[in-house]
Amino acid sequence: MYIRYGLWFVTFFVFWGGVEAQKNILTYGEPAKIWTEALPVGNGRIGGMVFGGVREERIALNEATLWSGGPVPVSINPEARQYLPQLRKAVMAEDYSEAERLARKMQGVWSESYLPLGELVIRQELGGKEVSDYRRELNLRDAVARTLYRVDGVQYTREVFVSAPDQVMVVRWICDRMGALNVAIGATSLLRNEKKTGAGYWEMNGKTPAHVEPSYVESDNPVVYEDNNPCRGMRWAMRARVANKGGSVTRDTSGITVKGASELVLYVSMGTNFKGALRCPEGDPNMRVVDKPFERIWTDHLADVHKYFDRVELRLGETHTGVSATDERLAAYAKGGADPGLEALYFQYGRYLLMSSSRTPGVPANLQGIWNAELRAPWSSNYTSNINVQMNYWPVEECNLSEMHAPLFGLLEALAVTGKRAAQEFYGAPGWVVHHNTDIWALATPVGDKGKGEPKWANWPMGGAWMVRDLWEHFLFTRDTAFLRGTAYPLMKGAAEFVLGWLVKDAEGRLVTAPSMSPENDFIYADKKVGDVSVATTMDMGICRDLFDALLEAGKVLGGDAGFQARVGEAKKRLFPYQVGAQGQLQEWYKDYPSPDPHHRHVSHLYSLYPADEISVARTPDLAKAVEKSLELRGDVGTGWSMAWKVNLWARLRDGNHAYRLFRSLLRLTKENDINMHGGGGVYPNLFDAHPPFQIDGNFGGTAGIAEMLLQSQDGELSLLPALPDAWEEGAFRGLVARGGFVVDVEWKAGKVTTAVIRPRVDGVCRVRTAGPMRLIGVGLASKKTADGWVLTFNAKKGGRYVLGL
Ligand code: FUC
Repeated sequence: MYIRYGLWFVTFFVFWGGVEAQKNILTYGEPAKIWTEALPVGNGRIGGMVFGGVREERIALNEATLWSGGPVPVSINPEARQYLPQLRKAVMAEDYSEAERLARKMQGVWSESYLPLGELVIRQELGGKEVSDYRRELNLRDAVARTLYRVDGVQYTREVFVSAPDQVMVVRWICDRMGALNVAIGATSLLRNEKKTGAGYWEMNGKTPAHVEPSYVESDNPVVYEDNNPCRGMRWAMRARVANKGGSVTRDTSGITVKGASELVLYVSMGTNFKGALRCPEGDPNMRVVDKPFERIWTDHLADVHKYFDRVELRLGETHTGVSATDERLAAYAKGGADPGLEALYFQYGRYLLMSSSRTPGVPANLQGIWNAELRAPWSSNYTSNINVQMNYWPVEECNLSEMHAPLFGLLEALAVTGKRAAQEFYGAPGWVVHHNTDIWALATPVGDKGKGEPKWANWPMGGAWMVRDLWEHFLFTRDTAFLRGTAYPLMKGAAEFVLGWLVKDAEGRLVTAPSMSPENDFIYADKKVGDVSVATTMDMGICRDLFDALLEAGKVLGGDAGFQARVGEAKKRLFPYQVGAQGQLQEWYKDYPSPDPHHRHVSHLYSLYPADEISVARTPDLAKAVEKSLELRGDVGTGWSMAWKVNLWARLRDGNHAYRLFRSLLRLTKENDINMHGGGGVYPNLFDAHPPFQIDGNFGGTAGIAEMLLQSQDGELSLLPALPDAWEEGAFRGLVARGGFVVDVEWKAGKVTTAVIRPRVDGVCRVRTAGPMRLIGVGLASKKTADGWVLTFNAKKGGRYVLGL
């Protein structure tokens, strides 16, 4: 028997032997013409989009803390709260047009904008000579973009990476003929700037605008500079330094010129004087000076990125397309071809993007991660907290990148401060609140410029209560009790204090939210009228229930806090329940109102199936059926993140084939002009998620969706291959993480698990759901057949390794 299990072991490891690592590369046969063809690099703070040009290389530059504005003003709309009683009366009386009017009086200011730093432009002098053997690639594992080409018999190779250990962007350029490098390095910026030279370097710097209006607001003066206001706008700088082998280097204000070099390394530092959400920017831009040799920067970079990237491997089957360029693979895939390698590449790309955009304390990945080229980016490239910023963090724990959660928790700490002020100022309520938008300054009030926002998004006050679920998830995956006690519980409690103060009784004494919106959908009432503000939307009630559940569970782990725990327990019992509507769907609003847009991209009311878990196929089958009906009625079409959400929802419904169908749409090659707000999401040639024009949430949601099809753990048990589509008949993953702190490897054939290895990070009871009976070697095992499979239970010890086999 032991020999048999031993053999599994051997095959399992041979299976991964080396080849997979080669596959985590995006390749292209031509330079990028537009930004959505360029390749992203980043260390969580400094970001670049590499075009891979020959005569002119462009690298769009970003720095995660480079925003307009300054700390949130202390008083924004002191009149707001006086309208709350009237507004509550209006929604209770179903006078929804009056409610809409009043809600507009309770709005604040627009969020600030995430800004592009500039663009590095590098011109190579090649005369009229022809370029051949061109290739560019992004190696995800090594986190490096490479451009290779030949001119006049000379092989040129350029590498761009951003080191986290050394906080610098590095462009290394080599050629195989002495002295063949002749280049001029300069930069441009859409921001006001100055350029200067200093001892050994060339610099571009400036101060960001005091305010930038969102792109959807018409304005004669959308970009406002206040150069003498130290508290609005921040100072920033980019500094470039060249180390060369051979040739000469000269500098003037326009940039750096290198002549006749055989090799050059360009070090680009970037920084701002951002000092945290709650403080005015101060002092000089924060830039690290690197004084290490290139080789050490490179090896330290590799050690750093491999540490995270290598934790997970995924193989979904063999690719037989015979095409290797990523854009060509995408084109073949869009025609219906099979390419499991491309699907796995997309998964790893999501992990790569998270590692590259979420490592700056207090500054999570925004709507575009850290990559934005526009001064007035779509939706200000801010944090949208009615789905988008949350979706960014869906893959983080399960895909074994738990550390990348920290920036979000840092922002939550700041939001607890600004959100407390907002709760008091706008509602006279306790605790802290966040609405649907926030920014680097932790804006917590409604947006809308006092009446110009639509209440269905601007006034929705449940963003904070939703965001704190990430703290709870982090605990569930790590079982880090110190984190739960010191960080998570206090923040969750503050968010719940607002909710407890916000809930009111309806006519039947049930606790409801009022006003309440189902982001960002409208409903039809009184025959033809369209409303958006009402009472107790299903999402609101789901968020309340989920938060209360988490707090009660946390209370059991931590003990104490009896008075508050009792309040939460009492309130939970009285919450307005879920309703099933006339079509058998999970009702979206308090009443069974239809929507004027039945295929609306948001599926807010399905929150309790995913990302939350109160609704489940196993535990609440009737409600799960209702969710399924809602999903059918909503249809599959949507913008990028909308489809990604639905992939996760179908995975939770254990319908792998439907999830996969949506996933294929998410991975459909899209051109910039083909998409609009009603659908047509997909990916660009660089695999960025298409949402007019780009939003990173769809990438992260899609990555989470793949993981969700392969492993689930929300029902108190690990479910192996819970929603495996027929298309992934054979495959394997290594290193996905389940709640309870279990690291899981699975290999499957003909759609059935053949081997699973479970490595606990903490001690605990492990329950595993499988489709059929499996054996476990080395430890005692209780196995039990259930209606839909088998559940194996065993005591797992930290540091142990448990192998399940057929
Ligand atoms: C919400 C969504 C939009 C977009 C924006 C950033 O308003 O409805 O689709 O994702 O956030």
